[in-house]
Amino acid sequence: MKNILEAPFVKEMVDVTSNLYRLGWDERNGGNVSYLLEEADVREYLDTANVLRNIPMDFDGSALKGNYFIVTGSGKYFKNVTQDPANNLGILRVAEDGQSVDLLWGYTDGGVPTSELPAHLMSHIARLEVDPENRIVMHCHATHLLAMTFSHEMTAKAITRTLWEMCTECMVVFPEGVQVLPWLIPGSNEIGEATAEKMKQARLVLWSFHGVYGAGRTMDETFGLIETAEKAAQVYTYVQAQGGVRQTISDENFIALAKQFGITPNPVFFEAGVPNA
Ligand code: 2HA
Ligand code: ZN
Repeated sequence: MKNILEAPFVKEMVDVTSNLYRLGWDERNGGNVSYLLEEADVREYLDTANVLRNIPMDFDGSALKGNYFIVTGSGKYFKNVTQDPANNLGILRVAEDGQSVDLLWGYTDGGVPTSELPAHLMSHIARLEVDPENRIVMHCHATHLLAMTFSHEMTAKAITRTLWEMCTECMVVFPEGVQVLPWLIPGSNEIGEATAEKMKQARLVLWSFHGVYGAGRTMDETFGLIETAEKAAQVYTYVQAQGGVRQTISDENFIALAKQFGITPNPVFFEAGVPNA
């Protein structure tokens, strides 16, 4: 059996959590990441018949039963993942009953998966319906995106248009746009269900006064998605500080961009739909 600390998926979790920490998006125990793994990959490092503990959940995860995930731990600090991956991360399999998870590795101090497990697993279910290759769900407190939820009109259209306009490449990176949620209780099944519903339409969901959820096929894609939206939010913050928008990217520019990159932006974010979309 190979050393689990050398597993590419463990290294990716260590790298992404330390990047999220260093960017200031996951203070204290903020943020959580889950990564859907292939059983064959897990078996190179772990005896999958050796269940360390069974951890109950109070929502139905049957749609994912038998699936393996590596997930950040509840109450754990992203700051500390590098120095002790085995305590801050866990590898689990959704149990046959769909109401609990079997822990195979990690959470060495007796810990449990992130308090946001409902939002993570429900989002995985939703994303897998629209993209069978989706593997990552990532939550963080990206500073400028979070700030915008206080100052900007909070509709998917208004937020998407502003973010698209703040960096030319935004529309190419998230052509489906950004969805938004009102304030809801973190860790609840309600916020999990609401996030998953929005995840059917987009890989980015903003949580009012809290942060952002991103989803994608790879760690790089998902981190890059959040990073790109956050950069646009930062530019927006500077633009507002400089006195506001005087000129911006037009619909015509966006249409030319879509043609150049062969993408179809979500037509609901245009006044008159997107010609040739
Ligand atoms: O896990 O960020 O939303 C800490 C959080 C909860
Ligand atoms: Zn949070």
